[in-house]
Amino acid sequence: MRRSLGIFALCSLYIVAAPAAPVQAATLTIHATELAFLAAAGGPVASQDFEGYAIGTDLSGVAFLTGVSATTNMDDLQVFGAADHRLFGTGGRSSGDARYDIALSLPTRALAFDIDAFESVPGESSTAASPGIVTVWFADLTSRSFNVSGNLTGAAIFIGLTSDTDITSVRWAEALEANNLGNEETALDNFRVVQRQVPEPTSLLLAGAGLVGLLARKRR
Ligand SMILES: [Ca+2]
Ligand SMILES: [Ca+2]
Ligand SMILES: [Ca+2]
Repeated sequence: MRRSLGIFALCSLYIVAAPAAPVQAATLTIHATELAFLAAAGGPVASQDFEGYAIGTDLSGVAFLTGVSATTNMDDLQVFGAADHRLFGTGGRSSGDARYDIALSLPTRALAFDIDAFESVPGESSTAASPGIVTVWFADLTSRSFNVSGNLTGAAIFIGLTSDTDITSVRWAEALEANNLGNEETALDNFRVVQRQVPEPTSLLLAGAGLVGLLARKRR
């Protein structure tokens, strides 16, 4: 009797913790300043500025924050820079399809980063002739894209994202250069992330399996 009660309690726990079916598409809020992002994101915020990595470190697919990693379709993804270390794809832009893909493996509703060195200067053909595109994918399998334009100096462009639905990945597709020879080179830096502190249904099930085992052993 005690055993079946225990199993019943665990099953109820699982049902409560199972993710609910989405009732509407994700709502994304784009913040232009870190202040606005932090106010909406809550906490705790984990951040990565890459200053602790040596120049040239290969970070393709490597978690640089817990549950946060990046890949690219460019030649490589490494720590690059001098005074300021950043994430950078060092080659492979001639196709005009260069992009960075940020993967989030933990429940995340707030992510921010800087797009650096995104120059768009009238009359300079080695700078951007068009905007780049940020695309955000959500756990309900919907996505949303928006344009980001460069500036005269390559000054950091803050991208702050908060959502009512978990964000699973974010793509930064670089802009095309005016000379049509490929993409305008940009780097990423200063990632900030806020993860939801919830137990995964799978770990609840694992914990449940352990408890069932304990109850069974107690009965023997
Ligand atoms: Ca940095
Ligand atoms: Ca350029
Ligand atoms: Ca550039």
